[in-house]
Amino acid sequence: MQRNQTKSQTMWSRSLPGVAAAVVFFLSTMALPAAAAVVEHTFVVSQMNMTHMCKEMLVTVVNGQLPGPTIEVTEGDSVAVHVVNKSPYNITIHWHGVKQRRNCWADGVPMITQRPILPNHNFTYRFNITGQEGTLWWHAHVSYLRGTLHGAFIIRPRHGSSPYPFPKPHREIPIIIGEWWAMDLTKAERDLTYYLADDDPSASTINGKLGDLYNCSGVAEDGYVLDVEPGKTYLLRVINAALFSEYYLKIAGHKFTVVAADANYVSPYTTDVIAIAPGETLDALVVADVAPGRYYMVASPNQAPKPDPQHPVFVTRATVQYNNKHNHSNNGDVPVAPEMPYQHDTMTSFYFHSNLTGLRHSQRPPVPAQVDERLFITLGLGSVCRKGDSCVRGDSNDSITVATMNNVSFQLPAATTPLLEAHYYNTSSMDDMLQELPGRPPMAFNFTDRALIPTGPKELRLEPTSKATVARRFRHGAVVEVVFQSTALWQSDSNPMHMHGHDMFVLARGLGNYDAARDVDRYNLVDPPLKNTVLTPRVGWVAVRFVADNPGVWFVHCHFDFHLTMGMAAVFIVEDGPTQDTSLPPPPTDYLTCGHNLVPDEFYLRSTKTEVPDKSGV
Ligand SMILES: *[C@@H]1O[C@H](CO)[C@@H](O)[C@H](O)[C@H]1NC(C)=O
Ligand SMILES: *[C@@H]1O[C@H](CO)[C@@H](O)[C@H](O)[C@H]1NC(C)=O
Ligand SMILES: *[C@@H]1O[C@H](CO)[C@@H](O)[C@H](O)[C@H]1NC(C)=O
Ligand SMILES: *[C@@H]1O[C@H](CO)[C@@H](O)[C@H](O)[C@H]1NC(C)=O
Ligand SMILES: *[C@@H]1O[C@H](CO)[C@@H](O)[C@H](O)[C@H]1NC(C)=O
Ligand SMILES: *[C@@H]1O[C@H](CO)[C@@H](O)[C@H](O)[C@H]1NC(C)=O
Ligand SMILES: *[C@@H]1O[C@H](CO)[C@@H](O)[C@H](O)[C@H]1NC(C)=O
Ligand SMILES: *[C@@H]1O[C@H](CO)[C@@H](O)[C@H](O)[C@H]1NC(C)=O
Ligand SMILES: *[C@@H]1O[C@H](CO)[C@@H](O)[C@H](O)[C@H]1NC(C)=O
Ligand SMILES: *[C@@H]1O[C@H](CO)[C@@H](O)[C@H](O)[C@H]1NC(C)=O
Ligand SMILES: *[C@@H]1O[C@H](CO)[C@@H](O)[C@H](O)[C@H]1NC(C)=O
Ligand SMILES: [Cu+2]
Repeated sequence: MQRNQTKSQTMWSRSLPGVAAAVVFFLSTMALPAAAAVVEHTFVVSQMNMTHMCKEMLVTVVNGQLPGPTIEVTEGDSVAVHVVNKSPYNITIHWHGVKQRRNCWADGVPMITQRPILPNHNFTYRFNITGQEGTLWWHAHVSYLRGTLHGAFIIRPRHGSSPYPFPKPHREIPIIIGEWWAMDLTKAERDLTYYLADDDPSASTINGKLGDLYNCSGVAEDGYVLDVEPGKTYLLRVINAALFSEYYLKIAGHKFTVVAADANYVSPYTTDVIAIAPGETLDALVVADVAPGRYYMVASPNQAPKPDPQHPVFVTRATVQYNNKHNHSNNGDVPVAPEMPYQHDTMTSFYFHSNLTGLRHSQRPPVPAQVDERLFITLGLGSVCRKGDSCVRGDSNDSITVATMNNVSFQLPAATTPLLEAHYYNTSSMDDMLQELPGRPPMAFNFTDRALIPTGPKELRLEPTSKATVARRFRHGAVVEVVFQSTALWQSDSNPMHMHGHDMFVLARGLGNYDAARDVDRYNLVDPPLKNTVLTPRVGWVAVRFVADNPGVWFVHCHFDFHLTMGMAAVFIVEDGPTQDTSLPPPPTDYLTCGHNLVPDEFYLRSTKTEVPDKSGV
């Protein structure tokens, strides 16, 4: 059934007469090379007062903007971002989806790839953009603070007069879906980490604006307005920067043609609704082809139905406004509103994501046929005792709720040296810090049994778990297949799994428990989409494949911030290859050292040791 759907879907894309098929384009190497530029930005991270819904809040932002500045580059450019940290927090910035080939040093994950930038300190991120085009984004990789420290990262093609595999749009517009938190984000994070408290945002936003569903003393909040001209085509670069929710996005009366996801082209897919999980990006064309007027663009979150814990649902709306020079009579009209999917409708997301296929083009890498290593990773919740090994579990305050991959919850090592640095300098103590991420769950159970959602005997048996710095090592060039399986353990959320440094081919997805005997036949090895963030459906699974060919220490984690904060994460260590071209170069000269100004004697000393650690296992 599923297989047939995939097949017909493939044929449907192939026979689509329209946009992509007709346009010949070249991702690189053809046409005249334009000179590569160095794109330079200064990001001043500081706190600022903002007022929404009658409440003033101190928020941490870049350059006084929320969302932060957009970075626009052309493929092949070099980027230098000078971060000036005037906030009271330790900060790092992650360039979400930028592959950072042989440049893991600039990936921006605190204590994994670098020391954080301390308050009143600076750091410059330098990296090159090669072989990627489309929409990505940047965000602080400091748990909840990314809620206000984020912005769009746009990569335009380098070559050709018709650079896109679709007609050149009239305008390109970032659409950043976010959340407004009327509370201190660091407090929300502490509440989740140490207490049972589970805070919620106060509103959702489009391009930082709450829109007219929110008010202060009856006066509606500003909403984002997109002015369009009749007949013109717009490229929306949609980013979900929210901490907590997957969103549906619709524009009343209009359709989207999705042309790219996570800065990889997809076969044009026309739909009236977009589903986008935290960490995902989508490029979608919208034609202003209906009766001139005003139309709401609405973003509404979805959530698992009861017995999953329920959270308030915050909907936000912007306006698409036809700018008809000769006719202003529409401006006073009440905008037309779209009908949104129900908050508990998670199937619309399942179908949306399942319907994406990669666009075939000359520069697209083939799907590797031979698999060197297979991992099956369950995603769920568990608990650890506050003290000792035994305690009251369930909703008790004796235990702390954590999130796991194969029944281990990730914790940062206590060491003061980032893992990448320890790895690069062959620090022997690294092996003591790490525990191998199991390749399979330790125990087989009916992963998607809904009876596991409410706490009770069935759930309590599976709930105990442990914390460790889990890692998995891969030989350079290894082809790795991962099946992520969402479980119904204590909750049945979906899990947008983000991998740093690599894109993944999304071979198949399904509901229920993954069954290799049945599901391998469903793999799309022809034109699967390539993604850096793969939505594992709730009570379902997704199978991905990637080539571990980018040496370094890469964070792999759920992009729901509550899951990440609770430990749904691991690191993938990709070993150096045999040549200099396949090895990680030394850290940049201005790489942050201990205390930022001190000479890090401690690691130089260690790097001179003669003993070579066994790297075959973790
Ligand atoms: C924010 O406002 C408070 C008073 O409401 C003021 O004391 C504080 O200095 C302001 N902070 C900034 C960064 O503007
Ligand atoms: C910031 O990082 C430094 C060094 O890693 C650490 O000692 C300090 O506790 C951190 N501060 C906060 C507020 O997390
Ligand atoms: C950080 O950069 C700012 C702006 O360029 C500069 O004024 C300041 O002196 C720098 N601070 C440090 C600690 O280097
Ligand atoms: C970026 O590309 C330039 C030119 O090829 C090269 O010199 C530089 O080392 C690269 N930088 C990084 C961080 O990879
Ligand atoms: C928004 O408006 C409603 C009804 O007009 C009112 O009950 C509510 O208090 C207002 N919200 C704020 C924050 O003023
Ligand atoms: C202006 O818009 C109104 C409402 O859509 C329409 O009835 C009217 O014909 C338009 N006038 C012109 C000159 O286009
Ligand atoms: C694609 O979407 C349609 C309409 O929502 C749905 O009926 C179909 O099953 C989806 N295809 C796949 C492969 O999920
Ligand atoms: C749980 O324990 C923490 C710290 O011991 C306490 O602050 C909190 O109020 C407790 N919560 C509940 C619901 O008992
Ligand atoms: C780390 O060990 C490898 C051999 O295992 C060696 O090639 C490399 O030079 C060492 N790196 C450093 C920085 O000492
Ligand atoms: C697993 O649980 C689901 C949902 O409760 C149920 O439909 C299914 O039959 C169970 N599967 C097995 C193998 O027990
Ligand atoms: C996880 O491991 C613990 C033992 O450390 C065990 O009690 C528990 O049942 C396991 N849970 C799952 C989901 O495998
Ligand atoms: Cu998750």
